[in-house]
Formats: sequence, C-alpha cells, structure tokens
Amino acid sequence: MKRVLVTGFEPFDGDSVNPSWEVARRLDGWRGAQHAVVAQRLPCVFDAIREALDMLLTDVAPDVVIAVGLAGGRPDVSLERVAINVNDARIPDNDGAQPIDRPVVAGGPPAYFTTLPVKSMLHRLRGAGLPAQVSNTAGTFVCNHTFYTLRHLAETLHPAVRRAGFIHIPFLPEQAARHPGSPSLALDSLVVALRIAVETAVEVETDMQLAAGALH
Ligand code: PCA
Repeated sequence: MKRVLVTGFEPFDGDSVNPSWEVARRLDGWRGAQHAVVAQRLPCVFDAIREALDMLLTDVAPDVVIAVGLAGGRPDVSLERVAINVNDARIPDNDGAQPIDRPVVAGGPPAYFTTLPVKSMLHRLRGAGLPAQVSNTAGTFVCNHTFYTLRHLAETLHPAVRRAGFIHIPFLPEQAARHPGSPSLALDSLVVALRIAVETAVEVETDMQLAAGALH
C-alpha cells in the first residue's frame, strides 16, 4: 500500500476558488488496491511553503507526492518536468510578498527534474480523452517554488518520498467565464485526470520512452 499526498492551493490573485484544491479535496481518502490518498491545502504564500511541506512529509509519510496548482490560460493538464531555483513573482502572493530574482533555496541546484512518470501519465491521459502536455516550465511564482521545495526536501530531509512532482491544471468553466477567451476544463474531468495521474505514479516503476515525436 502506497501513501499518496495530493496538495492543492487556496485561491489567489483575488479569485474565490482554486480548482487545484477543489480537485485535491475530492481525492482525499480515495483508496485503491495499491494506494491511499491524503489531500491537503497549501497557502499561496512563498514563505509558508517550506514549513508546511516539511510538516506534511513528516506527518503523512508519503511514498508519492503530487502537488497541483492552477495555470489559468493554459488549455491542457500540464505535467511539469522541471522546477527551477528562482522566485520571480509577477503578482504579490497572499501575504503581499513579491520576490524578484530570488533563489528558492540559496545554494541549491539550479533545477530539479520531476520524479513522476510524466510520459506514462501523458499517454494514459490522452488515451482517456483528456488534453495533456508535458510542460517544461512551472513558472516562477508559488507553484514553481512549491515544486522546487518539494523536490529539495525529498532529496535532502525526506528520502522516503520516492516520487514527487507538480501538475498544473486549467481554469474551471466558471472561472473562464470571467476571463473571456480562456480555455477551461470541467471539475469532473480534472478529477478523472488526477485519478489517472495518481494511479500511474503508483503503478509505473520505469517511465516509458517512445520514439521522438510520439508523445509531444
Ligand atoms: N497557481 C499559482 C500559485 C498557486 C496556484 O494555484 C502558480 O502557478 O504559481
């Protein structure tokens, strides 16, 4: 039985909902033959992330961590490949902090790759009729900060975390209605997508490699 921690974020940028938490909380308590999910909400605050994650990794003791965040304007479920060691905030976080060109971890490596099997996830998501991409940037706001911090903690203080990574999701339709022209995905589809992501992370030991172009 593998323990899976799924995190979502509180609303930010003046919004009243964040689909990442709406999806995560619907997975809370979900058990399969090989896994049990615990969902937790994270604040959209740079300075709160390290302590919050450190506590969660200690308390939940997960084998797998999937952090989820909103990327409003993107059309696909974005399987993030890489976290970079920079905070460069376009808007203030929920505490009013707006770091510019600051490291996430001073002296840390420039980047960490995901340890989730993102190509296998991509294959399964598309096979289920869901729009998905492997993304090569998680941005430079709180989501990238969270992804980098998560991978850094897994590499340093929490080696029992065998797989950790980040997934960005699009707006919900009701959010897109306030951002005309923006793509969206229904909550039910997002829940299916995250269930597939969890199952793939639990089941797949070695990520798939297909011929160039087959999964881009
Ligand atoms: N998305 C933001 C932070 C919280 C969230 O859901 C981001 O992409 O950084």
